[in-house]
Amino acid sequence: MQIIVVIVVIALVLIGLFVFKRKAPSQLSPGAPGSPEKPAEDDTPPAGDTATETGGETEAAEQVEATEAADGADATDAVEEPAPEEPVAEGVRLDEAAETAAADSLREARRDRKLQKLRQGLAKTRGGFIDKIAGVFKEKKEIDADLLNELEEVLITADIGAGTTEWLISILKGALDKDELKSPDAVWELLRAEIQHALTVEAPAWDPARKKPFTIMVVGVNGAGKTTTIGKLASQLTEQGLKVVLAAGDTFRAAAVNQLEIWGRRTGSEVVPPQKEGADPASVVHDAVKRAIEVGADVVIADTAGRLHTQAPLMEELKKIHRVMGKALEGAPHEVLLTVDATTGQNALQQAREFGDALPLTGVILTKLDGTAKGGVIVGICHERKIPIRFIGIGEAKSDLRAFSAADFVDALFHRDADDE
Ligand SMILES: Nc1nc2c(ncn2[C@@H]2O[C@H](COP(=O)(O)OP(=O)(O)OP(=O)(O)O)[C@@H](O)[C@H]2O)c(=O)[nH]1
Ligand SMILES: [Mg+2]
Repeated sequence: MQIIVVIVVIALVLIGLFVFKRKAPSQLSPGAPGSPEKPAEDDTPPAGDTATETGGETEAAEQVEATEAADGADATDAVEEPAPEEPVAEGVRLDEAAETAAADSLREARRDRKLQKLRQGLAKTRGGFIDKIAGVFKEKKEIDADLLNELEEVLITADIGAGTTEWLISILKGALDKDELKSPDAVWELLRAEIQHALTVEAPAWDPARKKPFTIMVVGVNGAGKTTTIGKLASQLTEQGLKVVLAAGDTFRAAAVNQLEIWGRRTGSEVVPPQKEGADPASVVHDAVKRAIEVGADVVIADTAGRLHTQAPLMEELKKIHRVMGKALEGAPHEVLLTVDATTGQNALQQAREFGDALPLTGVILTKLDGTAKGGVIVGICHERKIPIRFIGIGEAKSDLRAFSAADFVDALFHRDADDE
């Protein structure tokens, strides 16, 4: 009898060990084994999201995963947190001036880090644009019409567009005729100033607090980065304490709605989905604006299906969404943002033309600048279309969506030290 009891106990222990081993990996982290560890504050979708995934949900989760992985790897955010205060000895107080100086230097350090990251994000474009201009100066010392011809060739191949190149070269020629270009530095400075001037498009400041709810419509071709950018933007806005509603206006694919819903959960934003697959996107966006008014949301961001700018019926559909938003709320949408993938170079300029003819675009979001040498297209878009760049994407992490500053951009683009490469 005792032997039987001992055998039963051993068997139970062995079964227990086996069950524990099977469970252990799923308790480690929501990601697959080997996936980067996520920071504690990263609100990943609940475990149930992946457990119940269908094909579409898996695709949507993969789209969002890239950003999650980049967030985990992005040390910049962590570094940006102020260091914990050192304990101050009894009776010792920093005087006001010292406190202000410390705060200033902290701000300065953060700004330096941001510029450094921007320089890294623009490294490829700098290689395909600015470094080539520098190459022309290395070979030719004299500033003459020949040198300007060579510069023209470089600018043409830098994706800034024929019209913008012609404009820049005519400015240089004018300065040369007036004998104002005596050194390579003078040419360099004039180019830099004119490019910054072209990138500084007169427009109302980006200010989501100027209307409630502030309504944003996001458009662009397939895969430009619309949904990801909406997710990053929602994340930044909710971190600022704003209440955001997302409209799943891409009703063609279930995966598109799922992708937005995952972002909704990550950012704590309500998502208004279509009633059924293939539902009229305009009615979804209308419902979302009404819902935002009802719940007192601060911002509504409407996602739309990607489309080629050459697909006339789909462009008509965008116009309808635009009209219907205006019916749901007078003055809406307050921003119509064209998302453009910088890696498409010259084609981006064409997209800006076609979408700009169909809709009253208020701004451009240029994504994937980190992965291309074709970022010079940004100059062409601003100069030719006079549309402000609102945001640029220089990586997959949330913080890699940056509010655009022409001065910082030109600084980073024309930066010629090798220390950050
Ligand atoms: N490197 C990099 N990748 C980006 C950036 N923005 C978006 N992406 C990636 O681009 C891919 C497509 O992004 P989506 O947001 O799904 O594009 P979309 O425009 O919504 O696509 P459709 O809905 O199919 O029209 C994803 O893998 C994103 O992670 C960026 O600034 N840099
Ligand atoms: Mg999308």
